[in-house]
Amino acid sequence: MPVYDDVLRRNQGEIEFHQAVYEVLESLSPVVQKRPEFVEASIIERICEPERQIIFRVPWVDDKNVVQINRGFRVEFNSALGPFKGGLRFHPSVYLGIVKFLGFEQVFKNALTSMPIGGGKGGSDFDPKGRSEGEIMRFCQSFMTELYRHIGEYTDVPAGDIGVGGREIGYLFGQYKRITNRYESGVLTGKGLSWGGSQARTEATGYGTVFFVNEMLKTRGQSLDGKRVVVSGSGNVATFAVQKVHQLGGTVVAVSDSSGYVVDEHGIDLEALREVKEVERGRIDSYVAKVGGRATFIEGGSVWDVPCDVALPCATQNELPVEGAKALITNGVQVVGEGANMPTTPTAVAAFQAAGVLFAPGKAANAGGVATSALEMQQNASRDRWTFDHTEERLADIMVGIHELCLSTSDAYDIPGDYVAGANIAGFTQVADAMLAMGVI
Ligand code: NDP
Ligand code: 2IT
Repeated sequence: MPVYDDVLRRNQGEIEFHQAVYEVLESLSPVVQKRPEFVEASIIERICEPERQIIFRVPWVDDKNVVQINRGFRVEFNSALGPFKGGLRFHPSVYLGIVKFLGFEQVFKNALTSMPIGGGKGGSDFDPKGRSEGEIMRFCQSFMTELYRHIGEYTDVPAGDIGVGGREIGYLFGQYKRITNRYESGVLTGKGLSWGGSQARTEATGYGTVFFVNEMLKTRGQSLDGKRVVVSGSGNVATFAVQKVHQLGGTVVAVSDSSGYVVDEHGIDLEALREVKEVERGRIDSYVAKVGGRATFIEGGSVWDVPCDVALPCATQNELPVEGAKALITNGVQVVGEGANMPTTPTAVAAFQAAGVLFAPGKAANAGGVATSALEMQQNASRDRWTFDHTEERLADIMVGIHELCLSTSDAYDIPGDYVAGANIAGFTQVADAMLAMGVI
């Protein structure tokens, strides 16, 4: 693929970005055959090149009075459908290749929601682990002191991702408001409920993933009721995936973090999990004592060794390798839904598809988070507040809509049931049509 060769040449060493691009381009040959105008207008070449990439220094002073320097990023990938939209990730592994892969995925994900949002992503190699409240606040303030000049409710609207939750969005919004002297609610999403946030945004990604998986099960005349589920991660997405699985009658028997995983055959106790991860900001092994010793902690192991009907990778990219896929397949997994972004490696995806396992890519299955961010923007623009039930209903409808769109697209292209190709083609077509209409920009 000449376009892909060009991407490799111009983005050297950015392996996660290469992986994300390859996985989308692989699906597009039937589209370009049907729509030669996309080729004439070099839409694919243009879609692989971010509109703007910003890299900046983030200096701050830690509790010991030592000056720390981190690197900040914002990649404004594509604004054909609306202002750039996508989260900020604070994790030591963050570099341009990670931000670009996430921004690229975001473009198609946001298109699939059918909401008016373009795609972008940002973050920093800052490691929040072990940092005090004061250090987190000063870091966020310094980060926003540069970022503020690039964002705005009609320009670019960041939100959370790994390492960025309600606490960080609060500090970021406070600094933006102070610098600009504007109460511009729509500049960030994931805000607190009393200052412009939306009901159900915190829950939305995990809930949305589970709604999507339930739709997948329905295509086989089944539901989550009675299913055994394994969730990786124990952060925002994982927590609310656990909650929704339990509400729909399934049982989550394992969750994890980067130190290992816990198995709890009684079903993960959500209160205990949230106490460990959200209140204490501790490690997952503390869960065992919280539930009176009924669970087991396995240090460093693979959570995919735990037998289940449904697997939900909700931690990070490439966390589900082909060995994990083989273990899951041997143990009879029926459905895999990506709550995280690109958690399944390409060979693992191929293994699931070859084994007839229903597989949903993150850009479809985890789109509920950003879709609810768009609902937050809608409430901010109309100075309104919706109820939890109304917002959750909108989210559920959006996830059913994305599921239908993936399936109808895969049918139209004669690859029925291929959610990967369906999501890529449907997302791409919407962005490409808009880009075509707007000319060479
Ligand atoms: P959180 O920071 O709340 O939680 C991240 C979880 O993943 C933690 O349990 C963390 O473990 C684990 N994790 C992170 N990095 C690694 C790693 N390198 N190796 C092993 N485990 C790791 O983040 P979120 O729940 O918000 O995000 C999880 C995933 O979902 C990400 O892929 C994100 O891009 C995606 N996503 C998030 C959305 C959102 O609205 N928040 C929306 C759509 C997708 P530990 O604490 O040990 O690091
Ligand atoms: O990956 C994602 O979709 C997110 N982290 C959420 C982005 C958003 O703008 O809500």
